[in-house]
Amino acid sequence: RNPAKAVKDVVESAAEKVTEALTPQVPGAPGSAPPSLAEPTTPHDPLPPKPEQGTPQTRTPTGAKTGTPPTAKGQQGPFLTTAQGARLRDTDHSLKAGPRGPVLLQDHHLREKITHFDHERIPERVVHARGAGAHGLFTAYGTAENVTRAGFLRKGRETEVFVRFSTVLGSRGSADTVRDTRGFATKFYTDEGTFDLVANNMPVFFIQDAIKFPDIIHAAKPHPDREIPQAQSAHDTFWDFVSLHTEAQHHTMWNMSDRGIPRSYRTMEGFGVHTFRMVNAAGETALVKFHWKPKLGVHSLVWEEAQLLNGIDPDFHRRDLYDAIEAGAFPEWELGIQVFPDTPEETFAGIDLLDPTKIVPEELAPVQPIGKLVLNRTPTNFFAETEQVAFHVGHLPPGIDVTNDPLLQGRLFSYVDTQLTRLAGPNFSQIPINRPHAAVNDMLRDGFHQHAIHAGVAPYRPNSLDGGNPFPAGDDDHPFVDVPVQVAQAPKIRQSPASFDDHFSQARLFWLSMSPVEQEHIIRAYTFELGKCYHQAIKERQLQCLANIDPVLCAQVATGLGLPAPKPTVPLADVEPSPALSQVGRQWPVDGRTVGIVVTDDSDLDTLHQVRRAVFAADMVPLLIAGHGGMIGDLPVQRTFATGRSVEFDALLLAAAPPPAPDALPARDAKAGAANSATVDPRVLLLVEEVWRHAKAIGAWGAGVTVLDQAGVTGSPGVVTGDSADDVFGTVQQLMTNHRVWERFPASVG
Ligand code: HDD
Repeated sequence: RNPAKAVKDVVESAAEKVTEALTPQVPGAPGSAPPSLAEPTTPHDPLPPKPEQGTPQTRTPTGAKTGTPPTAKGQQGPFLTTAQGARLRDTDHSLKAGPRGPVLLQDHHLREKITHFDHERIPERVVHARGAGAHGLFTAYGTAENVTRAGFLRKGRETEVFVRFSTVLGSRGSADTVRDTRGFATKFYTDEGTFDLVANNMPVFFIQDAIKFPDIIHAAKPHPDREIPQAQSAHDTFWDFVSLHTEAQHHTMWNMSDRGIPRSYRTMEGFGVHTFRMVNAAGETALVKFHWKPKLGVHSLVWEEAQLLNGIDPDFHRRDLYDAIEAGAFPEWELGIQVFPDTPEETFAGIDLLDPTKIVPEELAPVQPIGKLVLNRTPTNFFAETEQVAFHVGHLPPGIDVTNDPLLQGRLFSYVDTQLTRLAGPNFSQIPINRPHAAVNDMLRDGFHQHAIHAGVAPYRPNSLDGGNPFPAGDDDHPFVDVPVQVAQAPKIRQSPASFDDHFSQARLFWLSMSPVEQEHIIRAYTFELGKCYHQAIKERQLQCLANIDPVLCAQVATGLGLPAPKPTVPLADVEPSPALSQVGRQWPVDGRTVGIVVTDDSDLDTLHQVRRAVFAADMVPLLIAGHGGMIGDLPVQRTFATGRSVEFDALLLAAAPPPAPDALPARDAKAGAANSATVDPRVLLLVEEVWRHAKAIGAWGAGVTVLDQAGVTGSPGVVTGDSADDVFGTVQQLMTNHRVWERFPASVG
């Protein structure tokens, strides 16, 4: 009997079973049932490899959509091999001079294995290092056909995309829910060449000229001496920069608002920031700004939730994106454009369209929907896809061109340049995730990591040796259009236009557009961040900026800092608020949100089944929380009082009043030495207190109602009780469409 063969047989038969068992469950796998909303967070043993890991998807020049078979596979065949394909008998023991002897230099397998491992890491992105990605599909409505000749925007066209969301400041391993701008970069694999829309979740940027980008990033990244703080703007160098370069004040206001702490990547807007130029089939041009509008509405965390999550689940946004897609709650956005006439002044309603610190309020130029994005597939391999994807604002299809925005102009240089270091050479477009789906026939040759074996001898034009190939595209062959914009006769000069000097009016516009609750959050954010600074002069300088934006804002932050509020040094701008900027006061679908349900072994199982069904039917995910793991009747427990924390749930239902357990935290009055009068587990009380404080809906029936009494929240807004669990959940569901129970926050900031 050959033991090696016996082991191989066992392993192969197990692998077959796993593949068989898994195949129908993979969303989007050929022949599988359409994905349905399942429980993404059900505890389970680590999953075996997904079936598709056998053949990592590889982009081919002609595109995966055409069904062209992959040209390369990550793993081929069942046997362990060296990188050269020689089969190996043993990878667990070095080659030694006897069992107790020294390791031999000739062990080429040992050296290959360790050398490769030693070089597994590549430099993280200099900004936006922390990210999460997903595949999806973009479908055009055709509404942009009159302004652009871009083929992928023709009615009904479907284009595969890859999206990478990110924070800006933190390192690769930093937490997701820090206060920061978020990246929202989309790669459209169009059949006329790749289009990268390298956007953020805020419509303005810190600086007006790319030459300052290294400076703002140096100021915002951790201090160079101790390398702290990580992924934070709450430190001296950041506030030093933004108070000295006052053009940053508008973007900083967005950062201090709830937009700086999104609830989920799925609930973020996205903005191309710059004005782009579109050109249609007739050669007519228009200026446009790109907007992504999330189907679920804009929704943010509250600051305490964000802080707790940094410890409890630093991967909160990454997990949320992955879980939602795996559960079939595919995130959706509409792409829209604001369209402006392409006039020589490049302004609209007096707003300079080349100034990336300015928005054009939607009330002045509506966002017109031009297509829909659905993210429906998670990456197979984080490194290969999310880490190696390389975006570039210069990846443009015919019909979309750049403008002279000086920030955009600098970006046109930076993105390719940075990949040369990060992805080690000029051939990063050949990495599978970066390969265009349009046919490529360039004259770029050689370089590190060249994957193509180019045939022919004449990579130059014109030539007489390769039959003249490649040929220039004619007007009818969908060539890229460099719009022949007139360049002004002007002296060569290091200077911005005078219109770029207005640094406060739009920060004021944003502030005045916020609801009282949102203003309150902004005040607290400034107070927190400036309170973390050590230098008095920096706090005072930033207060001066706030005085120039709004006296109420300035006075409130000054009070929090214990400093006098300065008087404005510029006249306060007379601006019209833009209600579209506020997140409050609208209703949104609740798809993919999580509802925690507190249960005990005594809970009525029929009612639990009924509530779970109702939650699923509302396209949400119910998570049972109990004092122990395992099962309650025939239902799985997904969180225990030890593993669950309020910040994971968007709403809480109480079906029971769990008594204190031996492993519970000490209750408050027990700490003081008094007898513990609480009859409910203090961890459940904490759950309720936090969910209440974070303004989330709470529902209770039966014994659950007594928990509300002990937590002291009975009768407050958004706390629902009743005899019928169905009715209670119905009201909770309704409350969730507002995202939060806003009434629980203080009513005004006066
Ligand atoms: Fe940038 C990455 C968005 C200004 C230089 N940027 C990067 C990413 C996003 C943005 C979403 C992450 C892409 C990914 O997921 O791989 N950046 C913006 C926006 C800006 C902006 C919306 C202003 C409107 N960026 C900007 C300037 C410069 C850069 C002015 C340089 C002059 N950005 C970079 C970079 C990065 C980058 C260094 C780092 C990693 C990468 O490009 O691939 O080139």
